[in-house]
Amino acid sequence: MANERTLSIIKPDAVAKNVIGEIYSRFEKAGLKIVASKMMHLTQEQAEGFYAEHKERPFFNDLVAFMTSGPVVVQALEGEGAILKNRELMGATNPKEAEAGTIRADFASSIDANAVHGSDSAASAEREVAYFFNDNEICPRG
Ligand code: RTP
Ligand code: MG
Repeated sequence: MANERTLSIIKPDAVAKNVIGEIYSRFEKAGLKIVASKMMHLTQEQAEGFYAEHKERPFFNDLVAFMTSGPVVVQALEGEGAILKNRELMGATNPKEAEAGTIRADFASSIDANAVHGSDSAASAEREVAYFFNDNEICPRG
């Protein structure tokens, strides 16, 4: 499997629950390296632009309101098959359907407040990493 980069966000609910370190630990234990990281409070424009693909969906306004409700931590993860590996660590979008031991099963409260975001394809990973990080903010770890 190829060495990949993917974009991960620890959402406002998980930051509020004080589990940033526990989530980082799961990435590291799975062999994913954090190659860029920052805490930020997204503006409405940043959240709308990030989730532009969901613009027409009924949950779009709630999603943007939630993502701007408090600080998030944004990171680029690097490793073998990082995109799928991160999605597996996250679990299903709805925590009620997420497999035991996944981040969402353990830390998410609802389909809206679901703890983490992860890129879902190579194309979205490329767009999403570039959405938050300049090249000089990413530290490849080989
Ligand atoms: P994410 O993009 O945040 O990693 O989540 P995902 O791929 O698992 O889910 P996606 O379909 O991309 O949806 C983005 C976020 O929108 C919220 N959502 N709400 N009420 C609903 O039916 C619904 N569906 C999606 C979730 O918070 C989801 O993470
Ligand atoms: Mg998604």
